[in-house]
Order: sequence, then C-alpha cells, then structure tokens
Amino acid sequence: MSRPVLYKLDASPPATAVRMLAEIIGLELETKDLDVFKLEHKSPEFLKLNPMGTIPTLQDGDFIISESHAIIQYLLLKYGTKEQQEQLYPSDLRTRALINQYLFFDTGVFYARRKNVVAPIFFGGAKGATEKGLAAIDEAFTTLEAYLGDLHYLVGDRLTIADVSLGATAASMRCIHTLDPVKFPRVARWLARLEQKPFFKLTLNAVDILIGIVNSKIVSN
Ligand SMILES: N[C@@H](CCC(=O)N[C@@H](CS)C(=O)NCC(=O)O)C(=O)O
Repeated sequence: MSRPVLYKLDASPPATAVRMLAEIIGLELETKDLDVFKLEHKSPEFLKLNPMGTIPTLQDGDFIISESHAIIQYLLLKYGTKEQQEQLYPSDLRTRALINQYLFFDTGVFYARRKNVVAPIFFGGAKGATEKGLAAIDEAFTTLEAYLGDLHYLVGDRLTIADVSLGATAASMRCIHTLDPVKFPRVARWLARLEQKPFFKLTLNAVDILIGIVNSKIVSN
C-alpha cells in the first residue's frame, strides 16, 4: 500500500504539526516540498488538490484533505492504534470538546495572528512586525496562559493533539515575537516541557529555518 503524501514546507508550523503527529504514531509519510516563493502552492495543479492553496495538504490514495487539524485527526483515526487514539484524542465527550476548542482557537486566532504578521514579511515586502500585530499575538498568549492554568498539558497531565498543534504555533512565534516568561510563565513551562520530547525536534528545526527566512526578508525587503 502506498504511503500518504504530505505536501509541506519545512518552515510551516501546521505542516510540522502533521509531521510530529505522524512521528508520534510511527506513521511514515511521503513528503513533497513546495516552493512558496515560486508560488508553487498557487499553481493550477496544486489548486486542483486544495483550492485554498495552503500547506499542509494530504493525499491518501484518492482522498485529499487540507487544514492541519483535520489532517491530524484523519491520520490518527485511520492509522493510529486504539491506545494512541485514546491518548492523543480521547473519546470522552468533554475532553474531546476541549481539544476541539483549542484546535479552533489555533486556526481562528493563534496561528491566524502569527500569519497576519509573518505573511506580509514573506510576501508583502514588510520590513518587520507591526506593533498592532505583536499586541494581537501577546493577547493570544494571554488566552493560552489562562487555558493552561496549572495543567502540564492543555487538557491535563497527558499530551494530546492540542499540544502538538498549539505547540508548533507557539514555538514558531519566535521568528517575530519574544515570549516574556515573567508575563507568560505557564506557556514558557509548557513549551519547555514539549521541547524535551523527541518529536518536537521537527518544530525546533522548523523554527530555525523560519527565523532565517524572516531575518533575510527583513534585510532584503
Ligand atoms: N489553518 C491552516 C493554515 C495553513 C496555512 O496558512 N499555511 C501556510 C503555510 S505555513 C500557507 O499555506 N500560506 C500560504 C497561503 O495562505 O496562501 C492549517 O492549519 O493547515
């Protein structure tokens, strides 16, 4: 059976979240890199797969799906063991509802605010983040700080797909935003905990690449 194909970019936090999930469940993905600076993600061929032209996008046989959170759930529920599914996306109604709450927060607020700041630097000639953009990111971190409370992970003492996705977004903020550990001690501790996990190396690598791209764009824009 052929492996699922992930269209990705090494610097992409949502694509990295998918790759981390695959690593956690021991699933081998075939990957295809897109050059966003050549607008390969907006080519007619790619738009046939994903009309939004976003990364990541997954092709599993004749099934195509985009949006990292949907991809993560699909891969876990199709390829994960029952134990992995129960640990990473528990079937308990309230736990699953809370995980979904965090995933929607990531899509609609947390990652969206990061993209609002980074996309103009990548593609719009901006020379850096705006004060307004950084304030919006700080506000999202304030929400995350409250969500975490005194928990080790977002929904308790065990890692779930919420930590995988939001961890990738949170770490990726480093390319334009410095997290203040005094203002956000719970987020800082949670990120430090995630950084101990072998799978999180993928995110740390993505962040290094992202920092390199953002810095060179800031100079050349
Ligand atoms: N909510 C989406 C966000 C995907 C996204 O915006 N990816 C970026 C790369 S990190 C992208 O494709 N940007 C190009 C564009 O939006 O045109 C997800 O979680 O997959």
